Order: sequence, then structure tokens, then C-alpha cells
Amino acid sequence: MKIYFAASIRGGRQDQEKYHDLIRFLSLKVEVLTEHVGDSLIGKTGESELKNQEIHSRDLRWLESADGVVAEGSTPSLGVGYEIGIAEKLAKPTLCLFDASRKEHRLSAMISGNPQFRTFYYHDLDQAKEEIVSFIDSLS
Ligand code: 6K6
Repeated sequence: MKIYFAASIRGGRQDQEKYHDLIRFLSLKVEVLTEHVGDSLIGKTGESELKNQEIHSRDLRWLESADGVVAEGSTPSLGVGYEIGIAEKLAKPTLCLFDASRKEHRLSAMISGNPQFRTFYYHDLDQAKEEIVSFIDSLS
């Protein structure tokens, strides 16, 4: 099973360790297409060898090939919003995780109000992982 993990890069990297932990956990159970999203070496600029256009085309190919999407949305990101909008149009099952303790950002109504998305507010990463397991089980 292939999962597209979406999380902030240029939107801000303050949650990178969390992404890394969730991706490592997911990788024990499924193929994660976007492991780089949790990489500690990637800064907020999201610099890479690839041109932006190449990143966009490659990521859309991966998204099309995915069986489902897990998005960590606690740090608002234009890229993540774009990806899950496309995921909806491609009818990809999508789990949106959001840290319930984040007072400074509230999850957009365009995500939390969308019945196509499975939205989950977690208080700790163990809760997020339990929800991920339940989501993955629902796909098979
Ligand atoms: C290479 C290694 C790490 O980052 C790079 C270069 N940048 C990107 N590479 C791959 N995917 C990217 C890159 N920049 C954004 N994305 C996609 O958009 C990811 O799949 C993320 O889920 C999302 C993040 O969007 P922003 O707007 O926060 O950058």
C-alpha cells in the first residue's frame, strides 16, 4: 500500500521532528512515497537539486499513484492545502491530522468542514498513530 504523506516545507519546519516520527511509524506498515518531508536537513526554503516544476510534476505523479493521503496540517502550508484539494478531486481517502493544543493556528474550515476528509485532532503522537492505524486498516 502506498501513502502520500503531506506536511509543511516552505510553510515552516517547526514540526519537522513530528513529521519524521509519523513517517517512520507509517513506514513500518506501508510504503511512504514522500519520506523527504520528514528530513531534518530540509530547511524552510525546501531547497533541492530539483526545479520547482520538477517537484510539482513528480509530487502529482506520486499523489495519483497513492492509495491514500495522510496530511499533518498543524503548520499551515499552501502546498499541503493544494495537495489535499487535488487528493479530494482524485477521490483519494485522506486523513488530516491536527495538533489540538495549537492555539495560534486553527484548522481551516475548508478542511475541517469537508466531509470527504477524515479530520483528527490529536493530543499526543500516540493518538495520531492510533488514528493512522485505523485509517490504513480502513483502506485494505
Ligand atoms: C527536496 C527535499 C525536500 O524538499 C525538497 C524540495 N521541495 C519539495 N520537495 C518535495 N515536495 C515538496 C517540496 N516542496 C513542497 N513539496 C510538497 O508540498 C510536499 O509534498 C509537501 O507536502 C508540500 C509542502 O508545501 P509547502 O508550501 O509547505 O512547501
